[in-house]
Amino acid sequence: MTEALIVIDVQNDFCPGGALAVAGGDAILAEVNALLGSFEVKVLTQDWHPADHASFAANHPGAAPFSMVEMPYGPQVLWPTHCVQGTAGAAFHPGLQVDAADLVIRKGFRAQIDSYSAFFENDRSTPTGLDGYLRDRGVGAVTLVGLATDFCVAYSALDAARLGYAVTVQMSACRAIDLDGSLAAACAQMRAAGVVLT
Ligand code: VGL
Ligand code: ZN
Repeated sequence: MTEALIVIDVQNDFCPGGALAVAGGDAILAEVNALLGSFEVKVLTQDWHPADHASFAANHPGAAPFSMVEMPYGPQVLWPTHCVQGTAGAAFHPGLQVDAADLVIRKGFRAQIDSYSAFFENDRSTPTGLDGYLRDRGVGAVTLVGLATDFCVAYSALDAARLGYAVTVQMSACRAIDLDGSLAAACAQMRAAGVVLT
């Protein structure tokens, strides 16, 4: 069975010094680069928002970053402005071996809907196209690494499991935001869905 590595959002804004920095986000680079050399199919995702994106607290007058709002598709965390299309913050970390990737998939480019998962936007139904790509390449198993464990990695893992892939999350090559217990909740949800956490 063909196995794919999916590297989630290893971008400057999620690394120390970035707009939505994940603690130790850059500490995973050596392991991620090594993994890129050992899978047949290698995909990178890139969070890629327009400046007027609805997930930014700055676009909700009076709302604080990390507060919650209700969107037509459900509850949504309001984030600091991050990964704006074409900015340095949206670029991949300079230490990531981007040239090793077969495919870069951008997500979150529609202003009115966020997209944590590499497979579906946050309505859990609008596809990114990644499922079709992986199926066309005969992929049956995926390993996920990257940022952040409890948001984009977890949402991607849960969707991959729902789509029928065998899913592994290599925790040593992930780092979390951990907002109000979100890491423990995400791990429990992933385990319950049959995702292997290593
Ligand atoms: C992410 C929050 C907002 C992530 C992306 O990559 O986990 N988190 N956008
Ligand atoms: Zn984002």
